[in-house]
Amino acid sequence: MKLAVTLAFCFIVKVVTGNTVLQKLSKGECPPSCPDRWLRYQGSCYLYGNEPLTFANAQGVCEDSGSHLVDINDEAENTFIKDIARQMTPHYWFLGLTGSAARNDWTWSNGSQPTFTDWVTGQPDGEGNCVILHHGYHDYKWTDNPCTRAYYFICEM
Ligand SMILES: [Ca+2]
Ligand SMILES: [Ca+2]
Repeated sequence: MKLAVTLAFCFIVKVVTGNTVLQKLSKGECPPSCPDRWLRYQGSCYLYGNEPLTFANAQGVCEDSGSHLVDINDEAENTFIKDIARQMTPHYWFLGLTGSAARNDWTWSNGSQPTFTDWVTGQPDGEGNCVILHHGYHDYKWTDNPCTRAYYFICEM
């Protein structure tokens, strides 16, 4: 509710005054905007990386910009992430989810357990300990893959 009120306030100020004044008037009131090239959705900013990297290196790139590999917390966020991926050329994208199919134990990069999952049918199959979006043929659902393979990646802040 507080967020809705804040957003409504921001919107009204924006319409009345334009962006420059908005920033002055409501510093600390409006949700921060996203850096260049980052996409905004709900309270987060997302960056689709522009080169394939191993999981560890991808995580490092996200951390260098004060973010982390994306955690997908619900169906709405998953739909947003997949809709953007469908518009991109690369077919595989690292998420911030790691774990083990054998132990049926998966953890987001912030240490939380998944409350929502979107595995490809038959996955995870133990092929690796990192999770990727699996290309259009699989509708960008999730699969476990080796962390040492290089894939594109998505950061969230
Ligand atoms: Ca998230
Ligand atoms: Ca797999």
